[in-house]
Amino acid sequence: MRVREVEKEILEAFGLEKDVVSVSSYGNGHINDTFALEQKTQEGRKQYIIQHMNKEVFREPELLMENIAGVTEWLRKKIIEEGGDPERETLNVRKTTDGKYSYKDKDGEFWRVFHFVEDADCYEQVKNPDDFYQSALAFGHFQCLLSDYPAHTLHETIPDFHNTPRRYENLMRAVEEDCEGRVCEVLEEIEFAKARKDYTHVLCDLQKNGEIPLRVTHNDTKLNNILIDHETGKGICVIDLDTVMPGLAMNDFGDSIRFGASTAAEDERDLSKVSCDLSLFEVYARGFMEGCAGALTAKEVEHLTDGAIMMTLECGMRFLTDYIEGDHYFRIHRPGQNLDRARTQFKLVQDMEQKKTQMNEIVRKIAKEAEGV
Ligand code: ADP
Ligand code: GN1
Ligand code: MG
Repeated sequence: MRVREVEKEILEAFGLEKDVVSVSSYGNGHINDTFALEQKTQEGRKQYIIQHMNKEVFREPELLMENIAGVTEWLRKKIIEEGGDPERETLNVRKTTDGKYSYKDKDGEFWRVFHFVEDADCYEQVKNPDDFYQSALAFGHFQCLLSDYPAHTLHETIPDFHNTPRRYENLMRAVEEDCEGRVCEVLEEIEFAKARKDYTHVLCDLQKNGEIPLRVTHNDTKLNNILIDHETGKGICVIDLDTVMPGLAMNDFGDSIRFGASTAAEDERDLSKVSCDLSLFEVYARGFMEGCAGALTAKEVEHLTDGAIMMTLECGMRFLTDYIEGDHYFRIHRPGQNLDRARTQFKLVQDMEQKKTQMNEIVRKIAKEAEGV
């Protein structure tokens, strides 16, 4: 999919066509095309984030923007109640000049604009464990702020997003169809997934049986979806709200571990560098449980480690499926990148499986400490 240009038509739709200093590609998201716009103002300079929304992934961009508007307005109220700064602690949507949350251009493509959160950074890998801890606090707190959000008003932006058994079926269908002739290259990876078919059901079954609750969750809690404040070092703003939907707390926990507790980049080719760092796992588990402020049930806590393994396995299967199908979903910057991503995820799964007892012990220890024993 080609990256689109931000044409004058788009800037005009949002009333941003004047005094533009620059518009440039921004960030490392795999899904939307993101740009930073810098504008000259009387006070100096102001920035905005402009995004071309991915219509292949999000079939109903207008409904998605209704979700984001609802959630950000809700967060804004709660942040004000807590004495926080709603301009920096939540995303703020800039409406079009005719009052809409997104703009449909002449080609039928959808665009949106957010206020840029200044003086904050987003990281691709953990450099300082405290940043990871702060991100955990913030993602946990995010879940807390949305704990009484009217979940029934949320549109399902991607059906079955974290339905891991369904992701497994999708992989098997892709293997069957083999439309790009790539299956012969990935037989080992397919076997890896097949050996875990039963495991894919574990969390979904617990939820179906009513043993764990559905909550309003973020569903895409990787480290580069949080902004860390330059000055305070706190996780100031949770971004990328496209997949805020009813989901499982363990999946929000797990997706952060998948990405942030890995010792290597998501697309690392040297698999000997890839493992799950238990000290980072501990740092994150502590922050997340603290951020959730005692809201997690004992059953959820018991399955946090499964959340980490499940999200990593699921993500690996999604990357593998996309590779087999010809790289239509996740943006790639080089051939084979989705296969490399799938391989790192499976390597991590294997490593976490070996460390599962230790991971569970860490979680139990933190939960005990939190009970004030
Ligand atoms: P994607 O869905 O493609 O991952 P994101 O919404 O996560 O897109 O945005 C991509 C990147 O743009 C983020 O990782 C972050 O670096 C940056 N970004 C997004 N929104 C903002 C914002 N409001 N202020 C500052 N940076 C932002
Ligand atoms: C995508 O949008 P981004 O880059 O934050 C994906 C996540 C994956 C992640 C893997 C909507 O996240 O589900 O876990 O890539 N988002 C969507 O890095 O599919
Ligand atoms: Mg993102």
